[in-house]
Amino acid sequence: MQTVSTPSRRALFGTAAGGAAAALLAAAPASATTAAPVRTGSTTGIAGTVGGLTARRPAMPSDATVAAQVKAEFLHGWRGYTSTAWGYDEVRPVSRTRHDFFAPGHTFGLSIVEAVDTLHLMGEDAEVTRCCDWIDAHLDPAANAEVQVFEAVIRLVGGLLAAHLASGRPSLLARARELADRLLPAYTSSPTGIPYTHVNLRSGAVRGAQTALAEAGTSMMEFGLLSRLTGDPRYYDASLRAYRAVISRRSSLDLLGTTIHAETGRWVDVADNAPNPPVDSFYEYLWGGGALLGDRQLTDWYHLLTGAVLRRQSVTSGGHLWFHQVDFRTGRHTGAPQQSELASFFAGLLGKGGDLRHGAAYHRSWTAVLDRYPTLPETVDFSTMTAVDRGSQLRPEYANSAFDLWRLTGGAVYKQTAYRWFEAMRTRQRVPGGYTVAGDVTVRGMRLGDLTPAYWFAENLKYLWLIFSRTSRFDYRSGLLSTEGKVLSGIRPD
Ligand code: DMJ
Repeated sequence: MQTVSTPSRRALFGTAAGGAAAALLAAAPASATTAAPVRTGSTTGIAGTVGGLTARRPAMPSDATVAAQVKAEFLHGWRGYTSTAWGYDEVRPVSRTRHDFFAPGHTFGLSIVEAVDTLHLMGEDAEVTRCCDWIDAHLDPAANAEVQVFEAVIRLVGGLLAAHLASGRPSLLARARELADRLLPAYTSSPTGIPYTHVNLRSGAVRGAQTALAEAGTSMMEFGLLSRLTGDPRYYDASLRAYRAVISRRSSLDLLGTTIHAETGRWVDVADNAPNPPVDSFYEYLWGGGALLGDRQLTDWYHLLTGAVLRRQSVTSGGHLWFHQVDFRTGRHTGAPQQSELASFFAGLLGKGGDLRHGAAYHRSWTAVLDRYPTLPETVDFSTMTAVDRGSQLRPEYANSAFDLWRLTGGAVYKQTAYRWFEAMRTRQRVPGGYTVAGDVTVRGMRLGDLTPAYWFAENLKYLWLIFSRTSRFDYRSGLLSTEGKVLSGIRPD
């Protein structure tokens, strides 16, 4: 592991707390006007903690209180959507207008599909029925619309499968299958098996041969489950062929590029960006597919490729673990020392893959970012710990990793980080019409945007709810969630 030099900083809160958990539990809230640089501890290893934080946080409310708060906020956002944009993909909660996610002029009721299993977990059974009725009556898998295959798989196919498992309605499985059949040409018409990026659902016409790795790999959980539920192997086979096509083109260092050409099989670039987008869930679905389907090949690939990422890309900066972009042929650092907030999911994935030490360390790295800003910005320069993209798209990844790590360890520290993240979102991004993205989170008077992304209904508060409610509707021992937070196994009726 290499060290990235970090400019010297002025410590804000005095001396470092003891262990990592102690430091996180004692961490003080940061606001933009107090967000002077925080000393980030040793530069010699990942054992460095969220250093220098001695101020005390207020005690956490009870789990039951937090669960009630979480549900109330979910329903606040849900009312914002249903009152303004019911039947449309997404709500713009400030202007009280609507947004088509996949294709202008076409709606798939995306927020409805995204919300169903969350509503079920929260015991909102009448809303589940209303959503499923809407899907049965209106969702058209043969719309004359060109959709991005990756997004349609993780959001719509995954959402329909989770809705089927939550509600028990066979019609939703049939709808998931119809949709998957219309997405399959993106895989089956590709000479390499690496999917084209877009397909027209009605005509089957494909477009987009430059495929990023997340687009190439992120179907195994949905398609694998669909094959299992229907007995039709075509979906699983398509996903496996795509994975094999990419992984067989890895470098001698077991690293991958970022974008690959679906027709020629040639790499479009030489930069390995893992675990950042647009690579992120390529790795996630090797582990998730292996766990969901009991497929040893997928698990072995996960360990092979993730081992290489840890060996070649991990760096310490200010005592924190980060991942640097490298040339996948040589392992040499390329590009800027930047990390996307979307990569923060990787902490939980590392833990699930058996590497709790690095998983916990990487979650601490992102907690150190949360020490500096009112909420997490989209992109940080980890050598200076400054925001590069200052916006917030209401992302769920940090809460996702808190959930994964809490589930694996039972550590109170992950309840604390999850609650802190929740409070930041509730304080800063709540508007009368729901929740919204923000243009700049680095200033106290945060500039707000005007969109509740549909994934907010699938992910953000589901992770919090699962941590704090201990609902009997989820199997905490064996349940598995997709990259979009869909419960693809372990969801239970009342
Ligand atoms: C979600 O759509 C999924 O988590 C996806 O894998 C990438 N991240 C977005 C939300 O940030």
